[in-house]
Amino acid sequence: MKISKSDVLIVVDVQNDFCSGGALAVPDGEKVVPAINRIAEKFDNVVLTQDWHPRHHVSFAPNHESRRPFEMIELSYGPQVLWPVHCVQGSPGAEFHDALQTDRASLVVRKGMHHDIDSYSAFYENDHTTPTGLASYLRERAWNTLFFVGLAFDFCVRYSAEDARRAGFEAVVIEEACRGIDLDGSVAATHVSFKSLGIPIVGIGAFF
Ligand code: VGL
Ligand code: ZN
Repeated sequence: MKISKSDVLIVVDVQNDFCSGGALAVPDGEKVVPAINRIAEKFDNVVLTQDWHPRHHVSFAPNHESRRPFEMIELSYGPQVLWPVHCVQGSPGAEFHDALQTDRASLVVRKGMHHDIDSYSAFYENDHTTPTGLASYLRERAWNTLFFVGLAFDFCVRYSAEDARRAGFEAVVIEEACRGIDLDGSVAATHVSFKSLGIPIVGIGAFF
């Protein structure tokens, strides 16, 4: 595959809390790091996302009386999974994984900063209306094909790729450089959704 100047690699949430030993560890989360570093070298354009919650965030189970992590609740904008406390602004768990090469990223999009709305997608918060500004940034730079890698495949990578597609970008997911949480069949649901939206999955081998 030939990577062009209008392609961008979007590295989703490769943060300590999503890696082994972290508060919301995705199985084998840290294993994406070497692959992402190698792929990123091929791209002129790299954007990082960083889950970045206030301590009193609505998605944290301990902020709701007698609720447990991974339960669902209904919020004003719809159903929401309750998560363990993770990626708290300024905490070590919110830092990028030590081995992730971040120098060549032109932008870090922080998300989930509003205490009353979660944000899986790098484009819109979970109310599907509050934008992060990423779409405008990408359009202004005329980067129109977005390659997604990172954590978690079935949450933040999924919702980011879907919103990218709906916003008119080409979206491609490199699943081998992602890992999933797999809550109630969410990995299978992600594959179904990608098929119906025209989001292809490509192997790492395509880049070398
Ligand atoms: C994520 C759950 C909660 C993710 C972030 O990065 O996929 N998942 N916050
Ligand atoms: Zn989060």
